[in-house]
Amino acid sequence: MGKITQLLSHPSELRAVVQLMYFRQPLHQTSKQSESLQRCYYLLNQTSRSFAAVIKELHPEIKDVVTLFYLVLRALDTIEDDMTIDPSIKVPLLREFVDKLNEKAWTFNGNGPDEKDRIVLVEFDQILTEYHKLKPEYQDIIKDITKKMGNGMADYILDDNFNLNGVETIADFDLYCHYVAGLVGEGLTKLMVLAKFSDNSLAEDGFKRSNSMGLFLQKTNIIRDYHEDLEDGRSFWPKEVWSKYTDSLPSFHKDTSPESEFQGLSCLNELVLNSLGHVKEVLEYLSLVKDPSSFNFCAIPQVMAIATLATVYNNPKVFHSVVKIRKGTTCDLILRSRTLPGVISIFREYIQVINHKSNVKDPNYLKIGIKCGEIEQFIELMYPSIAYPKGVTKAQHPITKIVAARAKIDNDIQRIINDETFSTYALFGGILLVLVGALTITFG
Ligand code: D9A
Repeated sequence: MGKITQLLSHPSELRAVVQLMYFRQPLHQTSKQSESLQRCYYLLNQTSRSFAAVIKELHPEIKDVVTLFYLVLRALDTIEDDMTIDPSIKVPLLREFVDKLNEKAWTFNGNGPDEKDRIVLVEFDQILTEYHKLKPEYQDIIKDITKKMGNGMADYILDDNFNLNGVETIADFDLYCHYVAGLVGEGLTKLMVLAKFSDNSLAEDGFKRSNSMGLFLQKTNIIRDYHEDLEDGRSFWPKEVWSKYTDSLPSFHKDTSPESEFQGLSCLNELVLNSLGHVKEVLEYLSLVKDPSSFNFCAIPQVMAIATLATVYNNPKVFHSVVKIRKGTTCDLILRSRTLPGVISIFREYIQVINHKSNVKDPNYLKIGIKCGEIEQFIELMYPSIAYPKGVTKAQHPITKIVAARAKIDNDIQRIINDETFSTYALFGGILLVLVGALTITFG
């Protein structure tokens, strides 16, 4: 189906696209930027089209900090990712990468010509110039995470078998995801707590919930990218899981018999079940982000992830291509993720989608049903649609205080959304009027 036909057959998504494109009210204004900072924003746009838009809407206090943090991480990732760099160069480069942050004008031209984000390293001097202008406290947070991540990545490359056999155990899977994604969550939490945009308690649980924010995103990407990663000669699906269903991971792609497909789907679904284990902590985390621009920034990737997870669940297309969510769905999700109730309703919806897609023959059928039930119950506790369960009163539950504190923020945002929706409908009404007028003149 064509993009336009697809959009026309989903009217609520069409409304979302128009509202997002023409009527969204920015939360903050942009101020003057130096030449090197402009270059950094250019690099940001180059590396992440959609996510860049979300970063650029952040509160001025942390917008540049997060941009530079993102670019430093992207640079590190571009070294790790490049299979043309020999491990004897790559490993020390990853471990010593944090020291480059002390230099004034370091750049690196050693990436392969086809490495997609090589420009971030070629122009790393621009990033350094702006990095050194940040408040020292912000610089320290970025430095600490860069150091831990560079060493963690290097640990995994050191293991000779890593690129051949992929991730071995589920513990490996969690640790690898911690290094490349959980640490990002930790760093961002520290930045937001320092700026007083997030509740202190997010820094008082050993960054457990921050870690879950990263792991939920990273695991979902790893599941979705099965085919693409295998084509690039690597895989991050943990052997401890896939070895229950096959002797060789690529068989899910190569062997198209119904038996093999069933094994593949059982494996895929077990990984979805594993990812769902992070959802409760993700929702708790989001309920503790106070600043509206930071809330958007944190919520959007998470709602995309739950939508993606529901799409890949029990879906054999994963073995042959990259399964994506519709553009219109993306716009609808972005608009609904500006308030906590909006986010919760998205999660509730997709959990139900997963539950309904379950196959009774799946070996994890029961576990998946139980996990979905658990999450729905947790959501019910945060935002009860009926009365509280026996024995628990609303006032007794700790989440009640958190939710009450958010109510005012959500009310303010909801007012803005209502204005935008009104403008969008007004436009549609206008168009309809003109259309009816034209038809009346032509045929009437
Ligand atoms: C994030 Cl600073 C990421 N990663 C993402 C993007 O979201 C997280 C990389 C660098 C930064 C932030 C993110 C956003 C908000 C809060 C977070 C957080 O924690 C509290 O990180 C956990 O994916 C990469 C990692 C998962 C490895 C951390 C979202 C993003 N989306 C892509 C979408 C896509 O299709 O890849 O980058 C994009 O728009 O390009």
